[in-house]
Amino acid sequence: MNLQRYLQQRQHRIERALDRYLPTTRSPDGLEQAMRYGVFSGGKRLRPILALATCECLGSPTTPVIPFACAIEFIHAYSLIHDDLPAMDDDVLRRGKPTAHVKFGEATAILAGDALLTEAFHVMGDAAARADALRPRAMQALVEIAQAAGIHGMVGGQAADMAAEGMTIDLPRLEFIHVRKTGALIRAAVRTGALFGNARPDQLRRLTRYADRFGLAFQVADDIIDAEATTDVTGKTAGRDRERRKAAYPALLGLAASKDRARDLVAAALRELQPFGPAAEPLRALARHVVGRCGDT
Ligand code: GRG
Repeated sequence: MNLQRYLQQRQHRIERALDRYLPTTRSPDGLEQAMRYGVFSGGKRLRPILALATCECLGSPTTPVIPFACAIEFIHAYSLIHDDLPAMDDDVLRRGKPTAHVKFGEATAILAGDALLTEAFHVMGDAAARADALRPRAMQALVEIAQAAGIHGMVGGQAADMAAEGMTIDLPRLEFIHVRKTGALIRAAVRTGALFGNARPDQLRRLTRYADRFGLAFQVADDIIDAEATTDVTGKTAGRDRERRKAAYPALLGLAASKDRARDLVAAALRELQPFGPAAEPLRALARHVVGRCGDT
């Protein structure tokens, strides 16, 4: 399949919807501009595309997924704005551009993140209220996305990651962090697509395992890129993990073993898709693409 064309078409669809959900006003405090900047400064839309591709692989219509896919992207955008703040990762570059707090000031960046997170739940609540026959699935997706974003998911993982800075941790602890910080939202995206796709229990279990392996592979690849690539390539300040003595796979396993780990995880993710046949081709291509980003894996 032509992954590039597939990604472009889905990105376009998601971006039109994101645009509709965001405020169009421009108040003097800059809050709306900062929200738009966080959402529209070059993200790949990986999580919403995963939600759509999962629903498609089950042969179901994807329109009901759109508000939930956009909500996940709002949560992702908020997390990156807050992650870059001086109190957290303290970075000045994201996607090759100044981070939101550099451009709009720290207070406005914090508020833009808060507003995006809140807006995510507004969009999902509104969609669930109108969902008629799909309401139980919409409510389940909303609850799962909330869990993935919060203390048992992304926020909890971020806290654990920050607590581990400068410390020597073992592989189970590193994976505990990554499963929550990065993996939980990826899992929620895939499960959202599966729920709206009316997946049978066995299909939901397989797709969840695909998501978990994908999420971990994504993080291992991200750690490898941070260790190997230049700022030009990453669009972020390169080598931040090592500089801040952050928990990362290359520091723990070495580069070669990290690449093996990413490859093994992708192979395991692909095995879960076997019963879905050609309809799962976009999910396969996405998994290969994610580790393909870090060179020779
Ligand atoms: C601040 C609550 C809070 C959480 C932050 C996700 C996260 C938690 C921090 C990001 C740190 C980081 C660089 C993690 C590596 C994996 C990751 C999430 C990369 C960015 O995701 P992409 O590549 O981003 O999907 P784009 O730019 O495409 O949107």
